[in-house]
Amino acid sequence: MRTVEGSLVVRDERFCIVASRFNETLVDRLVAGALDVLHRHGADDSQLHLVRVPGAFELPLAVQKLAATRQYDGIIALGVVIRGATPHFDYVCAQAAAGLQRASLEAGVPVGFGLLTCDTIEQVMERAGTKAGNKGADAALTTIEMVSLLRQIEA
Ligand code: INI
Repeated sequence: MRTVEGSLVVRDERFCIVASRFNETLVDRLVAGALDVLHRHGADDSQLHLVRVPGAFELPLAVQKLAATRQYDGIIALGVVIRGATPHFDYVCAQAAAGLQRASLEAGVPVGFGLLTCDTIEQVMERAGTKAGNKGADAALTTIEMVSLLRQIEA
């Protein structure tokens, strides 16, 4: 049986990180985690772009437009949404998640989902470089693997 799976080695592929400015100090921890993984797996800065959007709700449109340029093999979407006193959180999270999935499927470009949707800042901190790892790093690693997998499927 032949197994096809992505590798975790970056060669000449180009990646774009799209990060929201809302909760910026927390999002920057995810950006740092994603960059660390991309560098450790072989990317240099000439293969990487960083695009900033205002909030998580704006991530899908930016990702859709960036994917349509065909400049990037993979896109990593990063953001932090923290629940407040109103249902706003639910709308932002649901639309951001659905929009990112749609943008990825429409363009056929892997989009790493590094959007934290948490009830508290403590939950975010745990997932942004402390005891529960770094979800920005996880999203970057998944994107590297999916880019490699698509290359093999399309070859
Ligand atoms: N955007 C976030 O990225 N995180 C949040 O926690 C958040 N909260 O809580 O409101 C948030 N809201 C802004 C939203 O993403 C849009 O930028 C805004 O509604 C304008 O379209």
